[in-house]
This record gives sequence, structure tokens and C-alpha cells, in this order.
Amino acid sequence: MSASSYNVNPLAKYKLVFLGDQSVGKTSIITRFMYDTFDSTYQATIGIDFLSKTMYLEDRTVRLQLWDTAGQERFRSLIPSYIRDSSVAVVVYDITNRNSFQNTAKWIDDVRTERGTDVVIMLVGNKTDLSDRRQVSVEEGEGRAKEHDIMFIETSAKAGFNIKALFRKVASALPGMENTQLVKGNDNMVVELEEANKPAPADNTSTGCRC
Ligand SMILES: Nc1nc2c(ncn2[C@@H]2O[C@H](COP(=O)(O)OP(=O)(O)O)[C@@H](O)[C@H]2O)c(=O)[nH]1
Ligand SMILES: [Mg+2]
Repeated sequence: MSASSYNVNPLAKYKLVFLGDQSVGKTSIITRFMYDTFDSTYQATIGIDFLSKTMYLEDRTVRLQLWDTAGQERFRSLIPSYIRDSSVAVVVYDITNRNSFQNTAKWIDDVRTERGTDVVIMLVGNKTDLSDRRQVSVEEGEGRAKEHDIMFIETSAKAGFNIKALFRKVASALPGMENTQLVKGNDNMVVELEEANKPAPADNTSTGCRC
């Protein structure tokens, strides 16, 4: 298909919500994907941020809206409404932190409660660069994914390992994407940077998540 055909169909938009315990690397994965950078100093995500990025596929373009959630207790009550709105949930744990892996069961349950089976769930074991501190094996990650019938990948936001693969896998599983092949080659995949650090919608600001 020619590039001009991108404009024929309305741009399909998909919301992805990132879930998982604090410090597992949700913000770092998004930052690596968006800007191809990594920051080793920890900055807690305040409330909920979203960024969006356009992916050019072989026969169409999709807009991914990435919702980054924060682990602080006072924001927890907001998360279900973001899950409800999302067609994809990316559930992240830290392979050096068994507790964060155990808690993925709860995050997956939360997604099922809100969305049933009408959702793509990707389980992500992050921080593979810290292999000497690994507490959760690849097999355990795969096992949990199988048990819940969801997708699985290990990543390192620090090393940039499997970050593009994660988003490619998610994009190819999006509803309505069955017959769509992604453009081959890492460098072609993501071309356009859309928006950064947009404020959350007005109906969420009243709950204080932008403080
Ligand atoms: N070694 C290593 N550190 C990481 C990786 N991803 C994130 N971090 C670090 O882990 C800490 C928490 O990351 P962050 O993305 O803020 O986690 P979040 O709370 O889930 O958003 C930060 O100090 C990051 O630099 C990774 O792949 N490898
Ligand atoms: Mg964060």
C-alpha cells in the first residue's frame, strides 16, 4: 500500500495502561520507547501521565496512548478507571524482586475484573541487565503468563533490550490487527513523536493526581 493510503482510514487509537509495583521500571520502559533514553536516578511518577506515539504499520497507522500509573497508595483508587478505558494492559515486574512478581497476579486480576477477556495483557519482566541479582526465572514468568493466557516478554529499559519488541508484540495483538503486518526492521517502526507529558484530562485533575 502507498503511504497516501494512511490517510484514507481514520487513525485507530489504542490506550495502553502500564501497571505494576513501584520501581519495577514502568516509566523507564515508556521513556526508552519514546525517547530512547534511560535515567538511573529514580523519580517517582506523580499521579498518572500519558504520552502518545504513532506507529506506522504496513497498511495503516495506529496511535498508541500510553498511560503511566504511579504506585503511591493515594492514586490507587484512580487506576481501575484507566484500566476500564484501555484495550491493552502492560503488567510489569522487576526480575530482581520476587515480591513485584507475586503482585502481578493481583494486577492481572484487576485487569480481568474491569475488562474480562476484552483486553490484551502483556506481562513484562524488566531489568534483565541485573542478571546476577535475578530472583525470578524466565520459566516462572512464562509459566505465569501461560496460566493467565496472556503474553510475556523480558526487557531491560536500561540496556534497551526488547523494548521495541514489546511494543511490536502488543501492536500485533491489538483488536482488528489480525491481518496487519508490522513494517519490518526496528528503525522504521516508530517514526513520529506526538506529545509529551500532557496533563491528565480535566475530570481527573479534580481528584488531585497532578499535584
Ligand atoms: N538496572 C536497571 N534499572 C532499571 C531498569 N528499569 C528501570 N530501572 C531503574 O529502576 C528505578 C525505577 O524505575 P521507574 O521507571 O521509575 O519505575 P516505576 O516506578 O515502575 O515507574 C529507577 O532508578 C530506574 O533507573 C532496568 O531495565 N535496569
Ligand atoms: Mg513511574
